[in-house]
Amino acid sequence: PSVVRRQDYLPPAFWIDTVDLCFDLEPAKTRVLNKMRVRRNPAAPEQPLRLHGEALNLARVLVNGQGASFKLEDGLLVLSNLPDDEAGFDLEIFTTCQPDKNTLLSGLFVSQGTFFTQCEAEGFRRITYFLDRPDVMSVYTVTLRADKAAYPVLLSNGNLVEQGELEGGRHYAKWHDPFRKPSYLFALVAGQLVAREQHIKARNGCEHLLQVYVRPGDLEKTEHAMQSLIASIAWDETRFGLHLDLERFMIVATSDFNMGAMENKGLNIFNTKYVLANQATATDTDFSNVESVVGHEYFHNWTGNRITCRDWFQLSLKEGLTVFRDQEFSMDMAGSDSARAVKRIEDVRLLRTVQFAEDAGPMAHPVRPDSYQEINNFYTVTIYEKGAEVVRMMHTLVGEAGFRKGVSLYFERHDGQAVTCDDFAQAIADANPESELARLLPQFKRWYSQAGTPHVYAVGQHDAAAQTYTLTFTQKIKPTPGQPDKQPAVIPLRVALFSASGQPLQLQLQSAEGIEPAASEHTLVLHDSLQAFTFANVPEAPIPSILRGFSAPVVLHQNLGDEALEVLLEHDSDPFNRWEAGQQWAQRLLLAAIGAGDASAEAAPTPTVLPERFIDALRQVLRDPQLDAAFQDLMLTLPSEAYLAEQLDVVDPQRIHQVRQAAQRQLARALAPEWQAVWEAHQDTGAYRPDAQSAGRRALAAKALFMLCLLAAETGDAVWPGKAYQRFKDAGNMTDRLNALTALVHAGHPLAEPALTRFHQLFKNEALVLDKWFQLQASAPDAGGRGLHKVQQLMQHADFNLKNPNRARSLIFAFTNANPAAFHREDGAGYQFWADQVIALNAINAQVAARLARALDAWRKLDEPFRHHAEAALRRVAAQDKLSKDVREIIEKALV
Ligand code: B3K
Ligand code: ZN
Repeated sequence: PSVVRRQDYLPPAFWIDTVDLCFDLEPAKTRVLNKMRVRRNPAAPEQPLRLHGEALNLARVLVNGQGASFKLEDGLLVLSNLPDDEAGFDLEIFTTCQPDKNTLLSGLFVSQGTFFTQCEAEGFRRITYFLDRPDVMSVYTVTLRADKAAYPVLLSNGNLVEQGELEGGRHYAKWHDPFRKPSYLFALVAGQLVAREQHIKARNGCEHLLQVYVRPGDLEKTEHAMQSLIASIAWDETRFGLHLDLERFMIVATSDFNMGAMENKGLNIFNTKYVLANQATATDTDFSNVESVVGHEYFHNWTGNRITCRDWFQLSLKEGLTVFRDQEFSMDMAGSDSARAVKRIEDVRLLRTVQFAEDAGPMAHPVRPDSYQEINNFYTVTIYEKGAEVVRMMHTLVGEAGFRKGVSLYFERHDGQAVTCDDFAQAIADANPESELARLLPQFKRWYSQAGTPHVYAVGQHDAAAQTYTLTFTQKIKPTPGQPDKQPAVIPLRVALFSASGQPLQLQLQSAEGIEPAASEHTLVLHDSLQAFTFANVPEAPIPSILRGFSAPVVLHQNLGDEALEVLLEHDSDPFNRWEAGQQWAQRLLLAAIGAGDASAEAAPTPTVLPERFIDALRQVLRDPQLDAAFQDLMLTLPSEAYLAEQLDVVDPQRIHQVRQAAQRQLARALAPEWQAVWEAHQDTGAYRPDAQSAGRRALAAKALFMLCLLAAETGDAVWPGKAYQRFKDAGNMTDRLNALTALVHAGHPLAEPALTRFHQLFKNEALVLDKWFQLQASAPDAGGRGLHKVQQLMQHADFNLKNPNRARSLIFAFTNANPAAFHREDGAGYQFWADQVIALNAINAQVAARLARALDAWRKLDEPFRHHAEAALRRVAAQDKLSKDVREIIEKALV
């Protein structure tokens, strides 16, 4: 396989200053005339011009208007003997492509009769020959020509400068983007669309036109996206002093899209899933996802577009930073401290279940990778979420104001450039010369170069005679593929201490200079493999609260007894660690039960995985009127099966499922009176609002209903399933409706079937709701081992379509990635199904196929008989001769 290496980076041999593109859009054959002004890079003499191209038909190449000699060599158009004029030369290339055959959805494609593009990372080369790399930045002028009736709306980046009629019922529009940009930010859209529009005046007095384009029937689902865009613009002005730099900012939705959305300059293209939302069709989660993805793409306008990546190894430069920004935006929008903490917990949960697993598996790679075969495989949770944690640690080390200064310096230095992760870290450090970040910068940057999650071991020791308390930390990172030896990381640990009764203690840290002023919290900065910190004037052995707010992406090991965890669960003033104490405790109990190996205990009618004391603690949480519902809901959620698997060296997914289910049933039974009270107390009758507070109340009520239906499945009680069915029928919003349906389906109640049928009937014309219908069934409990069969049946459903990524994800991925007990079968049939689908998708859409391929990343940790079945399925995929390089890279790495 051909491997691209970071150390081989060379600046481009040529620059392309301007690009003038003219498209004659037709689905079966689109003509593209590309006129470029090209100039040799004086720093790279003598080399020929090698332009990238893929799936193109080349008709003509002219240099300064004359026919030129060229060669086509493995996808490259090679031009030598070019004019040696310092002012450069004109290069004109005429090609055609076939958008309606483009099932890969990269480059120019057709979705429901509308043209869209997706160019990141390397899709522009499927539109025309080009230096398709992010460090080549050009000014684009784009003319679109198409049939007026079929394609009334013609959009591209920047400003509309001209439009008019052409012969034969055709028309044209000419767009000019004043900002230099890399080719991956190019976009065009042409089709029958309508727009919600809003004129706004920014703080600096500039006027802007905002537009959200959708298919005609969807206009009433665009209000929330528009509001989210307006909020994003205001937030970036306030928090970072960054203004919208365009007269017009457009969002366009398509239902065929490989990912969530794309930040093309001034013309963001979105998956409908992250634009369309109204209360009848979208859940609270959908509403909050729309807000955060609209924010994310908007924030890229500065962090990604104004300053872009020098090469794709620097991807986290824009993605990690922009995720950090969208996380902060969502937290600021959520409002209260408690709502902020809920968002933080959700983000950390994703990081720990998915990213930590990636960092411990065959695809482990640094936040700034050293090599790749297919760059699309590196749009990962490591680049995005761990990258965001690295930015967050910088933020912690320099403080809020210092971070803002650092970002300003970054723009002062690099606006308009294509730069590296080093440039970003340097700017933040240089703006804060007295900070720990500046002092430890070379070590800190190991976060960019080393893969793997650091494990931190904390031991506390109280010296009664000296009245001191010493925390000793060691840290260790396990080897990852290609990186056997690891260096210590810089780890900011926010720490507080509590008395045995849960009173916060004042911290007096002893340092070489003496005792530091008392504070309720300290940020200790680890940078060595072994370090100790001593606090003075601590009369009795305290309970430490370490890694508050999850101040670093590490695994913390500390031997806190159940009593200490209980104290933190009840009293920690940091809501994250309060939640974490409950999770640690639950995890300990569940892992002990999994290890005990006696399945009969959990199969018994009254399972006892959880001791009374733990249940009591959760009961207090449910009864506490001071707590926000969303926080209570998170406290009452046991660690997921995936997260538990992550803690084990040998994984028996069936055993994990049994034990967690048993614990869940126990919570349902033991807390039944509380669940009922919670349900009664959270019946909002007012108008639907998707804000964090109301969403939290619905989430907690849903958990109560879920638990009560689970319990009813054991007792045979008909009341709660009846209430669930009623709620399902009468709900005034999709959140309540889907939650009620989920409760019935997961309880395996006979009413689930008629409810599912009715749901389909009601929403058969709503693609995003049908996705939910498929997804719910694919992730439903595997009653009697029939889960796989159900999924296979649904594959035959008239509404299933493997070519639509959202639909494929909602059925296939929901089964392989979110239903471990149904997927991991003793007969290996789940893995065979997975292999079949990877192979089928590989022929349609390699990027989606490669995502699915990753479902077996952790196969080596599986217990027998799962493991050998998984290996057989992987080997069957590997043996395919027409495997895309996307899928091949994933499968080969898994089998190493
Ligand atoms: N930058 C795009 C992702 C492109 C993925 C290409 N395979 C969306 C985002 O991160 O905002
Ligand atoms: Zn992004």
